[in-house]
Amino acid sequence: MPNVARGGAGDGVGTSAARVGDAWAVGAAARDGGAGAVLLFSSNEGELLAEDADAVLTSSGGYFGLGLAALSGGGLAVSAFWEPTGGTRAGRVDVYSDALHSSSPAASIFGEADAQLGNGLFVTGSGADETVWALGMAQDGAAQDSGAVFGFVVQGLSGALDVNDAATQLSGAQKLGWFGSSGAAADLDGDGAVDLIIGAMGEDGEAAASGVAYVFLDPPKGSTVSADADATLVGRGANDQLGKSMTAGGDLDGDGLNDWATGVMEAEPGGEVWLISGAARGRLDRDDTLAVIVAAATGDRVGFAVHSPGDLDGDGYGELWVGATRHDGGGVDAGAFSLLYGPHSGSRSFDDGALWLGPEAGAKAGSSVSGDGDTFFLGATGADGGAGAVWGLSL
Ligand SMILES: [Ca+2]
Ligand SMILES: [Ca+2]
Ligand SMILES: [Ca+2]
Repeated sequence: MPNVARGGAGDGVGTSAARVGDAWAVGAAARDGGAGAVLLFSSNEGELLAEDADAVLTSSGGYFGLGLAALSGGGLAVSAFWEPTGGTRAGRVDVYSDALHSSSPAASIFGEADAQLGNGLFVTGSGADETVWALGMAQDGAAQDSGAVFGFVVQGLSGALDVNDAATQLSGAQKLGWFGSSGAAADLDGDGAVDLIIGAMGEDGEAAASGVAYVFLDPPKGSTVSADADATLVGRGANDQLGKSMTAGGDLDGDGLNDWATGVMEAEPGGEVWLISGAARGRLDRDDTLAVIVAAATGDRVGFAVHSPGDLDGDGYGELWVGATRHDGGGVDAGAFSLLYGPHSGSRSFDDGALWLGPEAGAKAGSSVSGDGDTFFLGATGADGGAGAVWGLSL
């Protein structure tokens, strides 16, 4: 029997999943009309049903469980991007120090009104350097919804916090630019310090709202603005939304340094993923990519999710997972995942990778992908009529 975690009716499982110790943590962000929950399964064998979860984390609301990231020592960061405490759709990120054994977060980071803090999150470092990064793409700053990303050092976090308590803040500059629509981290220049790549899918690149992504090498603590980025990748077509999804790490071109990739979900005809050398600097565009993953059919939404798993077959070139939530190979909008093996060059069709198709029409497989070779978590928010599911795949 395949390893799969299935949501209950209306749970919307499939936006996020993470391994916590030996357990699975699975977000159920749509549960109870969008209050949300996180399901914790201590077993990851066979079919895991929502009602059989060993523990359930709940919250006051706001699509809790939309984002998840594992912390060291059994900890877990969970986002709820529509949390209303700080004002309408203010958002929140909770930090649990031992998610399997304590249902109360050690710290809660509250967003400001309309900031949607926690539209995504990721974690970098370990020990005293472990940092949780909260994306707030609707944060007002230089302009309305110019967006920002906030880094909090995990060690010692406790109680109720807000974005002014962040150790590091990166900010966008354009009205409705949504800096922070995505984010990822890896050491791109090989100096041992983590570098950040932040997407701004509403910003103007070569065309209006084509999207922009920014590389920040070893960003210092304190405030940094997008104009200080070491590399800037600009989208090509109007409303292409480059920067909807982001991944970093793994050496895609075999030069010994980590690279990155971003989803350009609305690029014609069915979405794209652009692969970028970590060594690239300055202003970059589609002609500067290592390779572009393209859709085989119109409207597939290639690039809804991306994940860099590293080099799985040991040939020196990193592989790349790509999700396409409206791929029709398994039925209309069944969705699909493609695992594209390196080396990567030129234009590569999504359908030329190792395909994993959604199991039924409307399953929307491709909504999220995370994990490593022990278990990749493949999300399908529309599976089972909206209950959603996360498959665990070992390669
Ligand atoms: Ca670095
Ligand atoms: Ca490389
Ligand atoms: Ca490889």
